[in-house]
Amino acid sequence: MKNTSSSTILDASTIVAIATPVGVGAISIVRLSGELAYNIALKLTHRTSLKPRYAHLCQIYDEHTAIDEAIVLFFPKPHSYTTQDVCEVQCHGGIVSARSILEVCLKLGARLANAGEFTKRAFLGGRLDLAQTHAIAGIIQSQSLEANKILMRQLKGELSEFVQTNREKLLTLLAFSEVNIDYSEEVEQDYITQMQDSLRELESCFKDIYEASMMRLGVIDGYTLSIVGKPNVGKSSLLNALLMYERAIVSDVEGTTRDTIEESLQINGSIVRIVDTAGIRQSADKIEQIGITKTKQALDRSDVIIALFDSSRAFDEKDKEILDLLSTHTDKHILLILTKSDLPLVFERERLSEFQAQNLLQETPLYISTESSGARAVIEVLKNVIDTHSGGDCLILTSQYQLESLKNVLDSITKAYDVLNLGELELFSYHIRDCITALSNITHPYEDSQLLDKLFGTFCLGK
Ligand SMILES: Nc1nc2c(ncn2[C@@H]2O[C@H](COP(=O)(O)OP(=O)(O)OP(=O)(O)O)[C@@H](O)[C@H]2O)c(=O)[nH]1
Ligand SMILES: [Mg+2]
Repeated sequence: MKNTSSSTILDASTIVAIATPVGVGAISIVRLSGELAYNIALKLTHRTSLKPRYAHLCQIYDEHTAIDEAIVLFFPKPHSYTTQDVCEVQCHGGIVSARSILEVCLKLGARLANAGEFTKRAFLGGRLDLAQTHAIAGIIQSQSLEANKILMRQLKGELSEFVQTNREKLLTLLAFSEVNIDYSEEVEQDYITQMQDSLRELESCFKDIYEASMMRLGVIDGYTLSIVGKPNVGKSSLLNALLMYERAIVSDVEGTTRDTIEESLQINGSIVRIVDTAGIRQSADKIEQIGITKTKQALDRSDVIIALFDSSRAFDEKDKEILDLLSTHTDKHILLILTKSDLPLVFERERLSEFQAQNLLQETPLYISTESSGARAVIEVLKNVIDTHSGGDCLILTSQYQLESLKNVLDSITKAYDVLNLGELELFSYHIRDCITALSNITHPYEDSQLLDKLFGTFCLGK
């Protein structure tokens, strides 16, 4: 990749950071990268040379005072993480030793690295493309095995390969259009049809990946699941049963839960944030009203909604309110549950046809009791729901930035398609160029240094 802007040329200044988290641990790592890295390591260790990629057990000095004993490694350029000379000092854990070594490095001419600056250098040095740096950021923050698997595929270059292959296909279309621009009127319909077919094929491939990625966003960030229902229906009881401890207060007083309560659970290797909400009903109580507003906000940010109805009571106005609320969220996965199945059934099951009519019955409703093993049945269904969201072997995009780029690709394809139908090859080329730029942005943006600073600023120090 050519870096056109001078501010994004690989900076030779020497940066240093503590790469391990602050706290008590066996070892801490101080990392250096840049033109002085090797010299600083020699001064720290009082050695005259360090063998590349070799673990040296050394005393670490602040001038003539030994401050720690550590393993020192030297990775000469260009075969290092940043493509520059990199030295790593693996010192004793805790905060004192690493901080003292960092101070000495600063005295010897290094400067503190910004967040993500090591990875930014790896990118600018051509060692990683942008998709791979996103994968690294994701792996550091990921909270589930499933997320790790997806990100590792990106790190190995699968997304980069996808971009490269489809970029080639778009370039072929562009080349054909460019050659024929001057003879637009004479281009045979057969060729136009071929181009339309190729474009449609590309569009469907991008669309599949976009939709699969949107559906599986939760694999990386975790899923949010809200439990809603009228007061007293058993929401908090279900939360407690899912968590297997008494997290929320349960009582037969309506309006017991007034604020949302959030807890996390691992289901099928994914993090699921469960939100128990305040029961929805008309209330003059100011605090209860705030709670109900928070319930509605929780629904907005949920991937899955568990809607509870009391099987031991008749369907009433309060249930109707829940039904109306659900009908504004049909884009989410809604799981209907009839609670208190240990009590005699009063809820009119024929009411369910009303749910069906509003497209709210995505699967057969569960009929459970939290007094017995109801939570287990809910977990089983949730496993399936999560499987459909996270399963599948297709490539997926994991960051908002990648998704926005792919959305721009799709927008440009639609525009290109429209003008191709009119035989406007000049405009077609223009939109295909936009499309290629948007696609390339996923791996090799024609940056904007500010964009890069923004992207790498989300990393941790020392990475
Ligand atoms: N018999 C029976 N009672 C249940 C069951 N689940 C909950 N209850 C009872 O129903 C009452 C209300 O339960 P909660 O879990 O507090 O209900 P909630 O929906 O959180 O209520 P609010 O917080 O007021 O909105 C309590 O007395 C529970 O013991 C069940 O499966 N069977
Ligand atoms: Mg409650």
